[in-house]
Amino acid sequence: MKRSLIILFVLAALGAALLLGGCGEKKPTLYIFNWSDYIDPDLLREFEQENNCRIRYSTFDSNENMLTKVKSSTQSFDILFPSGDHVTILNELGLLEELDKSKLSNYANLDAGLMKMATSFDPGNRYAIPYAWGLTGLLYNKSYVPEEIVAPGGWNILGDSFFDGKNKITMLDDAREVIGAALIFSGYSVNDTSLEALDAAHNVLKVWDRNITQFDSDSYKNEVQDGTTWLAQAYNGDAVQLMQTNPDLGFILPKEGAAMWMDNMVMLKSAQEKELAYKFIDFLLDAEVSMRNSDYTMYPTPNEAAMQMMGEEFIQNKIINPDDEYLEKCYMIDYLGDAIRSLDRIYEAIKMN
Ligand code: N2P
Repeated sequence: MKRSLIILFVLAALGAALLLGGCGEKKPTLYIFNWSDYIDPDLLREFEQENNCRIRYSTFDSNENMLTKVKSSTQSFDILFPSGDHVTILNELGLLEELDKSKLSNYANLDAGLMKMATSFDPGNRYAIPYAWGLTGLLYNKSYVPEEIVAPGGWNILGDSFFDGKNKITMLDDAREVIGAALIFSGYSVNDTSLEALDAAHNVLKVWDRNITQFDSDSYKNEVQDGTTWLAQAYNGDAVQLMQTNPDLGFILPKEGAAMWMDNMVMLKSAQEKELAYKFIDFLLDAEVSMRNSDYTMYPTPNEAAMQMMGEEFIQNKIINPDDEYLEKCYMIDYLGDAIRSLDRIYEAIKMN
């Protein structure tokens, strides 16, 4: 065969492969932006296969970073996973699509009580589908932090003189969480923006800050394990994910109470693939899918049907499923409107220090 004929043959074969759905096929693509370590990756692959589509999945480590990125390019994503207060913020910016529940066959799986709670940031449950909820506490490495240091069990472990000069504590890079912890320790709600409450929190933070080396929401997951960090403000589910394989780790839900948050799925008004986005949300609302997901992320889901299927180990885990008595001491991080500025000022001042 002449060389040119061979080339022609190869090109024709390649063309046929493309037409028959090979690697060059143009599949619809769903752009998703979620917190890190917050979904079972197998579920993404299954959805892609079932729907003959692609998922472009990106992660963020704080609501603030998510918001900055979304504002800079609203075209970049179809579905986001903001916390409740940021659902309100995104909605006030006019960025959210009102959801057509008739397209969500599994909507009824959601827990009525938690849906009512969600109306505090999404009146009428019009824009957000609650995805998971959790609490923020303290993760530590038992090989470095002696039992008697954590025994008091409160937020003030962050200021313990044991850590003086050691540079071994981190807090989340999140004004609401950092100031929230100091507010709770001082006897206030995480949503109290009165001068008195914020002054008290600021003073506490000045003391804690002597021990804090960085404000970062992701790096603690490796660093508490390898000893770079000994104690970190951390999300409960992320901590349990790590504790499953590392017996050196411990986690405290501080005795004074903790900040609570509910994260949600929302669709952007500018989404390019709305029908596919509905399918994805509905897929995650499926009881079995949602159960598998919680089993991976170690966060409880507002999907009641899924929660009923969770294994005993998950249900009995007091870090992710504390008693009502403890939950009564926890505060959902609410939308603060303009009052957020006073918190941001304190947070920046602490970070600059
Ligand atoms: C998951 C982070 C939990 C989300 N890695 C905090 N809102």
